[in-house]
Amino acid sequence: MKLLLKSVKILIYSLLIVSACAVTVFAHDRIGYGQDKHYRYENLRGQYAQLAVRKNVTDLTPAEKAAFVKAIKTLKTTIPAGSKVSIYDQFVAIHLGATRLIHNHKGHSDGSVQELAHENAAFFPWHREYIRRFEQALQAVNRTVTLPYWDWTDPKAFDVIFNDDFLGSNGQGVTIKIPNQGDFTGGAVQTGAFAAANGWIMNPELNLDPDTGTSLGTSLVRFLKIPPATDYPVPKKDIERALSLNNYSLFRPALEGFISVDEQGKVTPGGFIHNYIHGLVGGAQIDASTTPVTFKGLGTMSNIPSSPYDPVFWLHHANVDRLWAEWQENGHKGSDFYPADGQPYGHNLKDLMWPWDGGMSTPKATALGNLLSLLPKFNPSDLVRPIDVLNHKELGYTYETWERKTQR
Ligand SMILES: [Cu+2]
Repeated sequence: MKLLLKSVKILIYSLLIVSACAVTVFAHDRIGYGQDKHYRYENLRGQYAQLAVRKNVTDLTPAEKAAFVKAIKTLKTTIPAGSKVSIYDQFVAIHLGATRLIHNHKGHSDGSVQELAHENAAFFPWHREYIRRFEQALQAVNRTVTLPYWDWTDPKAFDVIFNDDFLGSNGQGVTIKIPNQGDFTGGAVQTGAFAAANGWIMNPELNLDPDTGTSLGTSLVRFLKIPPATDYPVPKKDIERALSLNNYSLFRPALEGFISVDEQGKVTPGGFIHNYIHGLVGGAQIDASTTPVTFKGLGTMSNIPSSPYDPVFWLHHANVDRLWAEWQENGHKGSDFYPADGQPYGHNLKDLMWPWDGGMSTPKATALGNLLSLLPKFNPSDLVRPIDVLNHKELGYTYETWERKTQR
């Protein structure tokens, strides 16, 4: 009954909006949700679309987990015509390119290395587009697959993910002694589908130390829960704090994890939320000999540029995207809540985002050897700006728990 009333309310509300101005209709009837994991959604052009539904990883069935792993491994071994590397490796190359290339933007270049996907406004839109394309690549293998998300506040999720029946467990073979805290283990992942012995071999030219440009080898490396990143789950109140920030220029760095903002608005720099999770999986060591102290990544997830080589990356970023979507739906919808200008090129609302920029920016390899030759070719008409990805449902997907919360 409650559901029916709510549906009627939504229907009346949407009719009112349609008759008033015929823009931004957000009506979506939650019908037709079944085995095929789709919601029905009326898009901005008044057409009905089937939305792919991203589920909490803890809700996946054994068959869904197996299908996800199998689709990933198919991308890892499928080499497109004209490419030297697999589809999966091309995705890693794109992430690396967005972090570690010099980009010449026509009319905007200062010739320096630019971060096009992190540490600035485009963090959310760039990754939204990036992981959606990865999801579409998975769906080309198996159309029932969607990206699961890792809700970092869910105590069960950690052991569900890092298990040999899914993404594999901790690495082995390396012991790290930390004074007063004990011995901690990590290293190359040696069991499960993402062990080298089972075919998960990374391209050494795409697995690079972000500081030195030297190769980090071919094995997936994890140091789960070693100090200083030992605490799991992430407290719900930390996420709620970030979601309560109304200003994009605070919300983005808070969720990306460069700052934390307390009740009084006091900003503390550090490594939180998204950044913290990269460290929780990959492990990081503190170098107290520098001022300020620096962190040295140990494993694959800690080396942000090559981190998509750990398949947990996709679940991690699906959750980042889910929280941005939740923030948007919660009173921060549309282009009023994204910076129109004032950011470096590629980060403003209507800037084209490399590599979907029609050649607007020309990446120039720095010390990264063959990276340019490993990138896929992009169609000149394949153009994406932050403004194009502000509404995730227009891109054809939604999140299951969020739908539950808002629809039931
Ligand atoms: Cu990234």
